[in-house]
Amino acid sequence: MAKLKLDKTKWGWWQSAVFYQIYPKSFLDTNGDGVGDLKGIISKLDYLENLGIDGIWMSPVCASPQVDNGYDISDYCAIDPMFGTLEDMDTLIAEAKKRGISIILDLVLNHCSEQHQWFQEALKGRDNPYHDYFIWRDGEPDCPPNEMRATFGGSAWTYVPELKQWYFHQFAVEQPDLNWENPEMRRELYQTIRFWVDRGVEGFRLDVIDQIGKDADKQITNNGPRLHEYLRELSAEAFKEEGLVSVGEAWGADTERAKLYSAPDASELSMVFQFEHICLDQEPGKDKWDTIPLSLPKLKQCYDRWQRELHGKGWNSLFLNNHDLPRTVSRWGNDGKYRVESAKMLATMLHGMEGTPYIFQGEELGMTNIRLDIQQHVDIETLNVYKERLEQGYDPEEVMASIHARSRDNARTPMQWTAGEKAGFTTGKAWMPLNPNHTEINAEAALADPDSVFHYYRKLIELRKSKDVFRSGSFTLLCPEDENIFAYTRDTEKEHLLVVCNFTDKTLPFDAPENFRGAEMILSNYNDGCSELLPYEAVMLYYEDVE
Ligand code: TEU
Ligand code: CA
Repeated sequence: MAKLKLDKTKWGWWQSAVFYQIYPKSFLDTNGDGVGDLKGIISKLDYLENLGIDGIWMSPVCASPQVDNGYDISDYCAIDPMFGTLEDMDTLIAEAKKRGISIILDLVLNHCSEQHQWFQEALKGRDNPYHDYFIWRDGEPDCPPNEMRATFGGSAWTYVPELKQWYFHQFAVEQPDLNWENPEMRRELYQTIRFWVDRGVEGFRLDVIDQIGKDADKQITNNGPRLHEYLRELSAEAFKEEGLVSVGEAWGADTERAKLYSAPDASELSMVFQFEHICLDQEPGKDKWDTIPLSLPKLKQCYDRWQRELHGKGWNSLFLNNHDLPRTVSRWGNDGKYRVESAKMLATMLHGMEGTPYIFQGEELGMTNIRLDIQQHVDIETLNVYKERLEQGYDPEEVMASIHARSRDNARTPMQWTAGEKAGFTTGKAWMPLNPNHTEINAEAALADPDSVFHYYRKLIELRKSKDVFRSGSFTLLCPEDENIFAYTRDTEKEHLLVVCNFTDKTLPFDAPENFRGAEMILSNYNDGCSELLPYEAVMLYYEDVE
């Protein structure tokens, strides 16, 4: 079936699109240094076109000392040499466009690298014009302005003796927060966005954008008082073209705020990544390292609220994986006996809903988590929590169990292209350990197997574009209290879709609603009827009202 042509000059094209996230360091290395690069992405555009995706969100490739794998940017308008050159980026943009694929860059506007020229200037003195691009407070060396903690451990304040001042950083010491109260700083950021728009970039993912309105004195980080004022200005100044897609990372978003972020009047962004469904298996009041079993009814009620409340008033992103999260097939699926069935089931559950789906590299292969020794870990967040929790007296085994379940490194192992010695990722020494299961989980095998997760995703993407009910049908949750089955319907005037997913390794009875008796089975991960649901079985039934 020919790929649906989207008019990307028009607002809203992303509502019929499916996006793919690439973590460039781990995608494909073409010069043998063990690190993925832009030429690697260019060489896999046919693979991505075959999958059927419409846009690529790339984690940062701008100049960076790599303290936080590129989320510490030292030059917003330069490509880091380890990924390639500006010409490589121009080639990637052009070659992707030829295949109907938009490039969506990851912009980190909440903070930059301490190596950025702005911060280097700011360190020169209080009267330096760049000093106020950051958040400084006078003080004494042993008394930070307040008790705020940084996400990656330690205080959110670091002292600079020469200035007798503290500066604020929500993440690493090497990632000073930018001061959005400074209009000059904001204007310079907007200029960097226009630099990339002029080069043909068609969208942006905005890192922790809900934190740009912070008030460090009041210890407010996300959802600050001027947040939506800044977003409206950002949209007006930088996202002038109605076809530019923007997705904001907003850990603190609720449905009310999401309606502001993704208002159909294009006053702010196209959509947000909210994380309510991601945090459901987190112990309440604790952080991500303390998990509780996932409650399917809670997950269903969360999705039900987001689907119903944004229908016609905003726009959902749909994701279960990204570079910060453990692989979902290991977290909520079954990465053992039912890896393939559960990977397909989770995709069905997600892609049947209203919103723009995001596929994280390797998700289309059913790639899994990896168990590493602490010495093999690379992620700053993981290494800090190991150190902090051991200092706090935690049992090392317990800490490693949390890390195996939650570390961001789970998502950052090299993409598995072949069963070969280095998974076809590099000819050198990969910067991150390869998952040993690449011998059976790899793109080459998946492309050759018509029943692979890859081909299931390809059919699912094609299906979503062939029927309007996926884009605009209303959402109705069925059997909300059922602990094992996630079932819902989508309805338009004349189209009706039923999505049924068995989240367990048990065979379960399921009675489809009366109006779906005799409906066409348009997708299944078992290719059988659905009188009963086999382990991790997922089914889509569909019918149109006859005139
Ligand atoms: O992540 C925001 C963020 O808070 C996450 O790091 C989160 O705290 C944690 O990782 C949940 O698992 C964004 C980027 O996606 C992340 O990669 C960066 O490290 C972070 O911002 C700082 O730029
Ligand atoms: Ca390389």
